[in-house]
Amino acid sequence: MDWRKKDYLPREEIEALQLRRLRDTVERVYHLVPFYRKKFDELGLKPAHIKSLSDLKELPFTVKQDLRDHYPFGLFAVPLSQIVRIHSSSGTTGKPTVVGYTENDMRVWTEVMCRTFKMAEVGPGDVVHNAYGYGLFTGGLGFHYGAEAVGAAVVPSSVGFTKRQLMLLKDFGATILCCTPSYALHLAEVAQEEGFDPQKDFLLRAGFFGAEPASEGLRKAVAEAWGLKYFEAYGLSEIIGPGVAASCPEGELHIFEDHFLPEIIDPETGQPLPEGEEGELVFTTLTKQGLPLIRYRTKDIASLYKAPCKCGRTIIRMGRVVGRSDDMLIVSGVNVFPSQVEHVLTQVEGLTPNYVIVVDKRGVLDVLEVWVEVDERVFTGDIGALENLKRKLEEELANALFLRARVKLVEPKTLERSMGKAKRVVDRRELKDIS
Ligand code: DLL
Repeated sequence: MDWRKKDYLPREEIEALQLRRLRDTVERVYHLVPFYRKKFDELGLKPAHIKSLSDLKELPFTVKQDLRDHYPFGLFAVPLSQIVRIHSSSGTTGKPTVVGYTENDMRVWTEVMCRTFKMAEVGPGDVVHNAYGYGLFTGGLGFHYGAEAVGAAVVPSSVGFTKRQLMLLKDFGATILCCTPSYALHLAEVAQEEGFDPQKDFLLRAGFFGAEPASEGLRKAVAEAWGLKYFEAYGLSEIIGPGVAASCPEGELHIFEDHFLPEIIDPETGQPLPEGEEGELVFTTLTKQGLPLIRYRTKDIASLYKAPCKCGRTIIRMGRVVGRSDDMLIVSGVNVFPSQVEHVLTQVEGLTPNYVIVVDKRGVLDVLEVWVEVDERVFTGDIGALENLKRKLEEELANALFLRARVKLVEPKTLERSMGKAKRVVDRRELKDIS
């Protein structure tokens, strides 16, 4: 079937296809992956028990640690001779997670990236500036092959060398920008420093931003700084890389659910949650050959909606990722997601979305600090104005978080910038526990 039609199938047709593919995947992992066979046997499950999509909940979960425990290729369902690409994502601790793709997996990946680019009607004549990292990270090559497949000219600029990136963006007349949202904002800042007007001196009309969470405020800041339409890309290497979901012109994030079957579960109990409720996003791959995964727990907190979208697409929508269950900070017993903090500070006039959350311990007490860069226009040396801004932000944060946070306003462009995923949290408490 032409991939252009796949986002618009009637729901019954999507679900029938999902069931066929789910049964096939379960059959394959049972016979080809000893890890799954053992898990199924322990539960007394046979592939034939899966008769409807609602039987999905009987299947065991897979977690990142399972991939690490079988490092590097232990969960692959095909011999290495059928693998044509290997990526890996670095973890903060322990071994990286390794993922492998067969030729067919590469076709699927390219297809979902085509469907991603289709959201902005990217095609021949477009110049796609791809500033996601090339290498083991899936962002660079994932976007690269999709851009080529839709017939655009792709500039594989990868990350770093920001001034050179600006030169390429301008001289090659890039129309589409692909990078993390934090880097898109940094590029705009540097463009201004270099004397450019990002809206007038460049031809960017749209961008695909992802790989990290971005609040409404950060998205707006990126769109306004460049004068482009903001599209979101969501994905994770274990499932395929970018191309798991993408936002449409209406701003709704659609999951390519004919390949990746989503569920939302309660992260504490593991029980499936009804449509619309927030919980942990779980995916079962439906067409992957190299590394099929059953009920993979992403740790991303989101929600799902089945009603058709205004854009006409019938595939399921997910709410924005509000945070990761393992990103969640517990400060004096209160749950805090970095995205909540970002939301507050993008609502307050005079601040930029460049910030760091620092959690520390004073004696036995947790202390939460938010360091945020102020806007150049506010940073005039008027101490009174800065004091007022600080007080206002502290008040807003206390209202939103139910917790006192100390605000430190810092000069524009003093916090460290990241080329890839931004590091927003510094938790100094663990270091202190050891010492
Ligand atoms: O970040 C794949 C990717 C590349 C997606 C480029 C989009 C664009 P990983 O390095 O395995 O893969 O990291 C996956 O990043 O579980 C989320 O926590 C986070 N993430 C990815 N996209 C988004 C998004 C790539 N749009 C992890 N919003 C995921 C929020 C995101 N978080």
